[in-house]
Amino acid sequence: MHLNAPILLLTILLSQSFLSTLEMSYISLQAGHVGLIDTTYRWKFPIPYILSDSLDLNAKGAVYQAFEMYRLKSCVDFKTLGSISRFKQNFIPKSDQCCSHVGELQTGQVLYLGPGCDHKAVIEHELLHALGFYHTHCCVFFNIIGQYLDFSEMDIVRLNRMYNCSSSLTLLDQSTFENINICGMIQSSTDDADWVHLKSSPGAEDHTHNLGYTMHFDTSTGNAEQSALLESRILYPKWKIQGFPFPADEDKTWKIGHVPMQIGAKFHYAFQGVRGDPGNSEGGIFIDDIRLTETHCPAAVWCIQNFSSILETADYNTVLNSPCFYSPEGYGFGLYFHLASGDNDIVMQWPAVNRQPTIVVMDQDPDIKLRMSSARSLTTDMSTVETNTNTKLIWDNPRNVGTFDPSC
Ligand SMILES: [Ca+2]
Ligand SMILES: [Ca+2]
Ligand SMILES: [Zn+2]
Repeated sequence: MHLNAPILLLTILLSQSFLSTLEMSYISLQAGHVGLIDTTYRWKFPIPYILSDSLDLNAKGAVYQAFEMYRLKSCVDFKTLGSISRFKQNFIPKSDQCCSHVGELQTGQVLYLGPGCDHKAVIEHELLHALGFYHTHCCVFFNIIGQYLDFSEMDIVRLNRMYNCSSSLTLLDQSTFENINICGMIQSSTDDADWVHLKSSPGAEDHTHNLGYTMHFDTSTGNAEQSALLESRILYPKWKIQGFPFPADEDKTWKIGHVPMQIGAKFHYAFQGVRGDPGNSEGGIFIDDIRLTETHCPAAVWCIQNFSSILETADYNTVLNSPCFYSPEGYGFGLYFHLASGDNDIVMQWPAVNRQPTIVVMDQDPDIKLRMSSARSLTTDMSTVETNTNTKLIWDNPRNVGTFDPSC
């Protein structure tokens, strides 16, 4: 390859010869992630990269998810140089491995994503190597790969120290309401009431650490249609997309809410509580652990209450049925991922191919940078399933290929 500047090439390898030497050098690395000390092996940001055409859609989607995590948790950024067809793709050897050189080689380098490497956490892990990190011991490596977990807290600390990241690229604001300054949010003085910074008590725990603080708006007193506005400080977007997850207490259990936003100019956000009939209300509205990130918002959130105790008694055959959701486009679906018939079926395109659902078991650490969520993605395609009478496309209209489920 003739490359003018160092690039990172994310690819599936294409021929066998180079593999043995690569694996040797890869395995002989010291086995957590300890960083290279020599600063000449460090990248300048944004790191230019090319995605090989040999990566399938699912792998490409997972690469973008990994990039999103780097931008959320560090100042590491990536910039595409377009398609690989400009370069001699045949020079890149083939492998079924997930592996990377450690540090920047300054000549351009390949990050290998073989079959089975198309998971966000695996790609995050290989990128950590490319950024200059070794394993501290082998077990950390297998742990992360096996569980498909995000960065550990120590990974983030070391990464941000190595690259002098003082802030992340895409996290705009987060608040647990644990401090009296309520994260610089402002109570409007032109409305009827204020939100109250409330210490929680047993039986009415907050979302951060059970006996912390929430913001509360009492709806059982006052008069109907009275409102209270809680406004953020002014924020400046750096990217085009923003997502806004926050838990809100509805039926005395915390619910995770998300608001997708697209804002190009400076802005602030606000929570407005409005009283209904105080005579018919026994409580109020609680909010806690809000965070504003420039990442994709989940299309649907399924909160499973008492998940830990379900997990204790569950065996391999235990199945929980999710409610039915809609994708932003309009497709109905349920989890364990399958399509479900919905109100929009008549106008949707069928089969629904090249869509990438990602199922995330969300770590609810109040600090979003420390979350170790577990994610799996799949990409819908033209694959089929044989039935007694005919062959069906798996991702075709469920009204034609599905079975009736009265609970959905
Ligand atoms: Ca007020
Ligand atoms: Ca809190
Ligand atoms: Zn590794």
